[in-house]
Amino acid sequence: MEPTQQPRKIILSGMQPTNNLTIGQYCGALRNWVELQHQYDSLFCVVDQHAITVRQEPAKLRKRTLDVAAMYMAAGIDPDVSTLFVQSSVPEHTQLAWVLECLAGFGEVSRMTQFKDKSAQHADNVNVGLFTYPVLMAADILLYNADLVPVGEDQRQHLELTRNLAERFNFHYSPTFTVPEPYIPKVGAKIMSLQEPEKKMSKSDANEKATIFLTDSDAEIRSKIKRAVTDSGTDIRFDAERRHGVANLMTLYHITTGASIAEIEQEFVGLGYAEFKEAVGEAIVAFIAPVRSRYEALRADEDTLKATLRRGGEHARDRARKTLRKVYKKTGFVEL
Ligand code: ATP
Ligand code: LTN
Repeated sequence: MEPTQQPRKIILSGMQPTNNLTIGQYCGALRNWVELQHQYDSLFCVVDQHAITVRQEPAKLRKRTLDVAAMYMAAGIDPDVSTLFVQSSVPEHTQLAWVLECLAGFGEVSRMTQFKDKSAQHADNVNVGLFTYPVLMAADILLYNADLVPVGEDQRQHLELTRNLAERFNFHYSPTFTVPEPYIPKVGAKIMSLQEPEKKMSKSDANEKATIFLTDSDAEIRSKIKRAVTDSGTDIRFDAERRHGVANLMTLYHITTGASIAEIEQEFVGLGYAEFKEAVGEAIVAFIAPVRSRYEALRADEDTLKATLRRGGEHARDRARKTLRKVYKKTGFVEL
């Protein structure tokens, strides 16, 4: 007899189209999406509605949404395997978010460190959306009953809130949502800034030298790595507590070449920072160059890109509608 097929587990993740993607996002999240998409029923979205929690120029937001979608594909997301879509094309996200907002405590949402950081960074625009941001993220995830959410370390707290909201809804009404788990890589979950290696590499850093974008030219990559801040030591040894800069470059070398940290230490015994940085720069160039050229080709064909996103959006919406209908019914909204 044929064994009964278990439905595949579901993963969902997203990134904000606030700028081009960085090697940090690749290492912390995108790399895992590409790897997991074949084992899981996968959904990946470009979260343009999250992006407007910080002021955006409409034309730029429109362009960057397509840029990010093309970059997902250039990095290896196959839209025939995964559902690739834009958040704003599935209105059920914000509809579910409202229901979840009415379950979320003001106090628990106030503890989110991303809100504290972003409201300090954008003190002139601390809007309510910036505050409720993690509840919309919970809606993104719960709408599809995701089992696993591949993200970088900085999103762990948002995932915890998502789990609490799922459990609360399930408890107050009846079992509805899957309680998701974060999927955070052991290595590369927090790539640091090249200029201030105690700080996360960020696509919105004002100092361009701090960040390697997946769209950077070979020359830009080489120059940024050459100028990366390290400590006053001389040897190439991994110490993430005390030698952030070198540890960060070793992590990037590990991810782009596949060499283990022990092998890297061995490779550079007796050599200095200059040789090491040159090797890291070349490894990143070799890794990014093909991603960049695939990206350019995908981005040049905007009609096909939009059609792919439309198809993904329709598929996502069919699924989202079913969950929202259940949620509305359980909440007590009359069906007319
Ligand atoms: P910004 O740096 O502009 O604040 P963000 O962290 O809000 O960006 P998103 O586009 O929302 O960026 O993040 C996408 C994913 O990439 C998330 O899963 C996040 O954890 C991960 N990520 C972002 N920066 C890094 C980094 N420096 N190292 C590892 N993972 C990262
Ligand atoms: N909050 C995330 C982006 C994000 C996300 C999601 C990640 C929005 N919705 C759903 C995973 C699943 C961030 O700022 N990096």
